[in-house]
Amino acid sequence: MRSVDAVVVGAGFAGLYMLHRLRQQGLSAQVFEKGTGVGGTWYWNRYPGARCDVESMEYSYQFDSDLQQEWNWTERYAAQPEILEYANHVADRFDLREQIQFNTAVNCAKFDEAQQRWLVTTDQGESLSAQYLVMATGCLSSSNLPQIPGQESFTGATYHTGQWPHEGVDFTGLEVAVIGTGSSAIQSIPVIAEEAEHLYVLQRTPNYSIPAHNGPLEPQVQQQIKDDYSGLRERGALSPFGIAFEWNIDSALVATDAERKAEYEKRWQMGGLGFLGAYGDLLFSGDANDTAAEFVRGKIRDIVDDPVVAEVLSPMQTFGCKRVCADTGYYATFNRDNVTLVDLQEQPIQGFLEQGIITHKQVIEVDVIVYATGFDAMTGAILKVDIVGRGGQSLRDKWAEGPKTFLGLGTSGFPNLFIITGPGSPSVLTNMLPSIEQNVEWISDCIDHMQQQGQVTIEATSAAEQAWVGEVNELADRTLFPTCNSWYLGANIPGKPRVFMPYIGFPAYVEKCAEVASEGYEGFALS
Ligand code: NA7
Repeated sequence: MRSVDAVVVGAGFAGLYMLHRLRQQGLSAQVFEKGTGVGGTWYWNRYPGARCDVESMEYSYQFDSDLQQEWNWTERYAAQPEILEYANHVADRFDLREQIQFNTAVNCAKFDEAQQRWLVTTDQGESLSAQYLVMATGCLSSSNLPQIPGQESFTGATYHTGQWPHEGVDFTGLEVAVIGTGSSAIQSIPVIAEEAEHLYVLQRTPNYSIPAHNGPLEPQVQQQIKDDYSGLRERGALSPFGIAFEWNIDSALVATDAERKAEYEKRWQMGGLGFLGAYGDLLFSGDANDTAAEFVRGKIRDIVDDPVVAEVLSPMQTFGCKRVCADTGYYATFNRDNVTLVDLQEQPIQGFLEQGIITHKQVIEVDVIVYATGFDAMTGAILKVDIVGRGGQSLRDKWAEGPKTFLGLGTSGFPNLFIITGPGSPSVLTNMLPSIEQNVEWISDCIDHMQQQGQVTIEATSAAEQAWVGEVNELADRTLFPTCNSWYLGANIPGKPRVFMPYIGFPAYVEKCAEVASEGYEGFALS
């Protein structure tokens, strides 16, 4: 059996950088990637309008100064093809492809206690032995295709935004239904509407979206940022979500109506997720939150011509407790003659026809259904692999009541298993790239430490893990995040335990990770 120091699962941004670090450390590594190319999320999510909601200059690696100085982004928010090109550029620049086996999914990973090694099996029938197993499987990579009774009767084309065909889809002349109104839908709907004969948007829960105000990134603006790139990175690292927004720590409730309106208007004009930084208590006080929510609902009423449609599009849940979207012309798309909003709260889906969807109120005849229904977030891709730890314990069983980790990086009973941006780390509540880099560097330093100390295994202690899960939940309970059915809580997947998964607060997390390492990996048992 082939033997390597580390197996890395996934060749997205996490897997690529992990491989690079392991190689720099002089370790042998094998990456397995299900797709035919690198890029992870950006390899799979090729739906029309797909782009990052974090600005390009920040949604990029910082580990190599030449890379960040030499790469030029063309837009304020990069579109999927450009981000995929960047991932490919990184793979080539650091000569990473040789250690990546594409078209290969890891099916099973079993810890052999006698050998103190992981035995990894792939869907290509290959087995490999490794000292370390690193899950770089991504937080939003296991698509959620809801099981809706009768859906198999539909004979037209169906697509999921997270598994978009590489050759693209031509909607010209077609009647199209999009199910879902999360970020993927909000990005794709305006683009599909331009092409389709008619577009039906089937909405279960309306979402808050702030205009992205995307546009070309002028070379002189880009150069200015590059002149002080470390300044930008530092501002990002010090902010709660790892993104260099302007964060106002004042309370929305202390400001006057006029001041609040001016602040929200300023943020609306700036565009994007920075809206959340308008006041320090937006995610802590219901009354403060209402002021932002009502401002956005006011904008929806201003943009959408038909007051009934505007009302249906207006979210009533806590602003920001589901991820806020950044759009290009989303609400205005509902002013088009070829777009119809269908309120699934008023008329749930009842069944399907060969060429359509039946709701409680009507039959909607369509050629194509686009499922923009999201992901089994944070745990889905990890648990797709049958991971078996010490004593034959399966990770699926261990996490049956919700994921349990220490720092999101390790889980007790599973020695030498590392997770990049795992549940219990800030991950999806931050700019993913710096979170990935911080996790990768921590893992790489940890492996280095083990080698220097002659240690063979590392494993989170159950006491540290229990305390950490408690802290993650306690932090979430201090905020408004748990007040709605978000994927942060697993609430979008029927039967998934309702547990808040991401750690809130990037700087505190980074500090804690550093402290654990400097105390000789306190909370982990080394042997
Ligand atoms: P999301 O944000 O999970 O959105 C999924 C959407 O699909 C959401 O509007 C759901 O409504 C809807 N949905 C899910 N299941 C159903 C069923 N069975 N019937 C009708 N509607 C359904 O996924 P995205 O891909 O848009 O975005 C994920 C993240 O990727 C995003 O936050 C960014 O970080 C990038 P619901 O709200 O559950 O009522």
